[in-house]
Formats: sequence, structure tokens, C-alpha cells
Amino acid sequence: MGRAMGLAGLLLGLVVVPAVLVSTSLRHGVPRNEAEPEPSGWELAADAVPEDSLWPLPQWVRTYPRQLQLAPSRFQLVHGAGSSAGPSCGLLQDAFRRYYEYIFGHSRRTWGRRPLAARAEPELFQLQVVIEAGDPGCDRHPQLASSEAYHLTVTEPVAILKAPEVWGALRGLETFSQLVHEDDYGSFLVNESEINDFPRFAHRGVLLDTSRHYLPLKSILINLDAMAFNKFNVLHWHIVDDQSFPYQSIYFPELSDKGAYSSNLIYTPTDVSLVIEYARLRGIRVIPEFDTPGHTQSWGKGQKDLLTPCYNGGQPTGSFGPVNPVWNTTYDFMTKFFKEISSVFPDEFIHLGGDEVDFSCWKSNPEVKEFMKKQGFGIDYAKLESYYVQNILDIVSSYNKGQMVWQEVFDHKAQLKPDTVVQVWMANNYARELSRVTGAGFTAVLSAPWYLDYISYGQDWKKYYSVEPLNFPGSEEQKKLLIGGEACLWGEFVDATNLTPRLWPRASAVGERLWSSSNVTNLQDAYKRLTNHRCRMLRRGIAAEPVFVGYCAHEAR
Ligand code: CP6
Repeated sequence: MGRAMGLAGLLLGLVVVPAVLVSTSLRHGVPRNEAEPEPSGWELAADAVPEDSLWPLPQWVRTYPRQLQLAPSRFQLVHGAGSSAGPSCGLLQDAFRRYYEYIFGHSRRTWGRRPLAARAEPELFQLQVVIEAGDPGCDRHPQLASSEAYHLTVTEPVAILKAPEVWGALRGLETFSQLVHEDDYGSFLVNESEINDFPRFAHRGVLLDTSRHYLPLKSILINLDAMAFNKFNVLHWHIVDDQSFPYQSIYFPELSDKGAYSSNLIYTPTDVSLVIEYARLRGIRVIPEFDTPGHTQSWGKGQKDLLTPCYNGGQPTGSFGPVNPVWNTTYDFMTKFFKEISSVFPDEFIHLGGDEVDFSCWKSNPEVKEFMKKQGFGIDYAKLESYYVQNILDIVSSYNKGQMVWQEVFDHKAQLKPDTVVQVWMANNYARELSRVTGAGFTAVLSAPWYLDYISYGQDWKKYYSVEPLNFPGSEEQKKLLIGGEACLWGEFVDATNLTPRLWPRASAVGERLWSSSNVTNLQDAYKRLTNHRCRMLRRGIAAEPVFVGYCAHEAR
């Protein structure tokens, strides 16, 4: 935050006031709350202003009445003077191509017929992108600590987008593309404006579950596009679970040979790298989750002697429970397995799961009971779970990876590394849980109020939108430990047919809550912007469901 503000101040000689003290969205300089009542809805009315379709709302926006015109045949996205990035920066080149297409693409068929000279507006010729860090980071992967700040000025004859790192440039390109609109005559217009922006939270994730149903690569990639439109920066890939094991392991190919729904319904090493690279080019981290010791039925099919045999009346029943925490072979396997995962997935974090461990099978198994006695755990199976999890945490730490875990791992008092991220998912009093987790000095990610697999009649985005993540008891220090949140789309009732409309634009509500300033809470204002944003997602090929009744301008043309 300090960095972004300092940047703007330096560049423009402005006195920049912290965003929370400023009305974050100005209607040609008039604070929104004092503006006239909003037009009733969904159409981009004649009196619409450019920021009526910004989503998520930037931290600081000023737009001016003067409009500039963009000619598709002349307008260019280019590297600006003094940028540490140039044409060799593949990441930006790719982004320039994409955003040119998003700005003009949908009406390529018609713009040729519309002479620019018909309008009196001055022309905007370029958007110049300037990366200010010595190393722009074009070939790197985004990280928790990456800067996504940017500063955008749109004035005649060139617009300038400055960002410390390429990640901020990606966010700024998205914002610029949201400022440009096409009028009824096919002209592309942008108001002169200035935007200073940075995320409120560093971790803004979407959880996809590819175990309950296989999601084709294409569905995952389209979802990554939509995430970028909403400034999300983490794909939490809940890749395997009880029902299927679609991850094709290099060291242990039998896991997917036997554990996937079918030999076609897998993610090969090539597929996985494609997802990671597609995400990287959009400033999105891919955090894989390999959830153990529970949720592992599918692992048992391809890896003998990994799961705990369950007993009944002194006899094995033939069914299996969680990963067997007693045998050394379990840890030998996990050591090799996580060595592979650590090198396949470049992110600095791996999610180790640890949720919903059912103790009944462990309780039935004589060998486990014997081990409990030897370790002095008594009958406290949470201690056994912690013993297992700590072993896995040590293994993964030895590969220099940070860890994410579900909240039970913390609740059951496992000894965690100080930088472990605890994900809070239980809806029941999550504020108290955030208080406990951060009170113990751990970083936290909130997902409890954002289970998008739950559906109900009406505009439930308002419920997601109205969550204030920092509304939990705790000190300023504790508040800083909440690094963000995730919209979760568990896959029990979701496959490629309904993934996109179930997620979007409902996840957009979470996206704005995690990006924009805490005082951006006006539901009427959000409704109008979200409706326009949803229409824009449709134009860009995202099958986002309607917010409410109405139509999109592009349908009526
Ligand atoms: N799968 C896994 C799930 C859930 C969890 N883990 C889950 C539990 C309860 C609800 C929603 C999702 N389907 N692996 C818990 C994190 Cl309400």
C-alpha cells in the first residue's frame, strides 16, 4: 500500500490521501453517495459514466468529462520509455495481444465501416506500459509478496500505465480495457482518467475441485481467463480426493492408472504445465492441494498398503480408512510423492489438506491402537492426526515449500511452521476461528462465507459481497495476518456443463471484496457495475449467469 501511494505521489507530485479517507469512486469528481439516484438498471444508460462498469472497483479513481477516441487500426499497446521490459517480455507481449482483442475484438466485423472522422473527439493513440523495477519479472512466477500495484493515466494523446512489476501491469491492462466502451455508432471511447490501484488482500483465490468431477483442461483455462477479469490471483487446485485421482504422477503412474475415473480423465504432466503457464501469464498462482490423511480413498487403488485397513470384531472388513499413520512405508511414499509435487508445481506453497479426518477406522485397527499406546496418545486420535500431519509438514518443508492447511490441523494442535497458512472453512463462528488462528500468530485465508457450491433462490452475491473479512476480534497485528480469501467451488454437483455459470459472476462479489477498499460496500452501486461487468464477461466468452432480470447491450445490437 505504502509503495503504491509513494509511486503515485512521486510520479504526479500529488498529495495522495489514503484510500479509506477518500470516496473511492468519483462521478466526474462528485462523490458517488451525493450523486443523483441511480438509473433503474441494467442498461448502460445515456447518462452512464465510465466507472459504471469497473469491477473490482480500483482503490482510487478520477474520471474527467473529456472523451478520447480509439481507432482499432491505429491504437497500440506498447512498452513505454524507461520500462525495464521490452519486446523480449513474452508475458507482456501476450497480454498486449489479449487486451487488444478484448478492447476491439468483439466488433471487428463492423468497425471498418465506421469512419473515425465522424466524431470530434481527440484520438488516443497508445497505451504505454512502463515497468519500474530493475528486473520486470517476465519469466518469473507470481508470489504472495508480488506487487500488483499500478498507476494509470489516460490523457491525450497517450495513456500511461506504470507498475513496479509486470503483475501490476496485468491488473492495469484489465482496468484500462474496462474503461474503454463502444458507443451505439461503433466508436471506441475512453474518458480521460487517472487511477491508482493496488489490492487490499494479497491472496485472492478460487478453489476448483477436479476429483468429484473431472474438469476438461479447456474449462480450467476459461476459468483462469475469468479470474483475470476479476483480478483473482490464486487457483487453489483441489486436484484429487476420495472419488478420483486425475493427477498423473511421474513417480507413481499407478495412482491415476487405477484411481482416475478413466484413463482419459487425467491431467498429464503436459496438461499441468499448460495450466501453470496459462495462469502465470495472467498473474495467477497455482496452489495444488493433495489432501491427506482423509479424503484419500482414490489413492488406495493405485498404492497398496497406504490406507488404513478397517476392522470389525477383530477381523479386517476389506474396507479402508485414512492414510495409515503408523507404517514407515507411508512416509517413504509421501517423501517421494511430495518431492515430485514440489518440483512440478513452482508455487512456494503446497496445500496439504488435513480436513475432515474420520477416526472410526483408525479406532478399529489393532495396529493403530497399539501405536497410540506406545506414543502415549491415550485415546486422543486428534494427537495421531497431528503426528501424521507434522511428519508431512516436515517432509514438505525439507523441499523448501510453504504449507497451507485446513483449519482442523490448527484446531487439533499440530506444531506448525510459523509461516503456515491456515484456511478457515467452517461456517460456524468463523470470526472466532480467525481470532484464534491469528492470535496464535499464523496467517489465515478465509473461505467460510464463500462456498459457491451452495445455491439458493435470489441474488446471493449480495451475501458474499457483504462479508467484511476483518470483522473479527483481534489486534491490528492479528488483522495483518489475514492475507485474503477464497471462493470455493466444490465439485459434487459441478462439472464442465455448469462450472462457469455457477462461479461467475457470483465469485466476482468475492473478487471485489478482496481487492477493493473496505468502504466499497454500496449494494446499489455494486449491482450496476456487476451487471455491466457480467455483460462484459459474456462478450469475452465467459458464460456468466445473469445477476437479475434484463439484457446486455451487445445482445440488442
Ligand atoms: N471436500 C473436501 C469437501 C469439503 C471439504 N473438504 C466440504 C465440506 C463441507 C462443506 C463443503 C465442502 N466437499 N475435501 C471441507 C474443506 Cl459444507
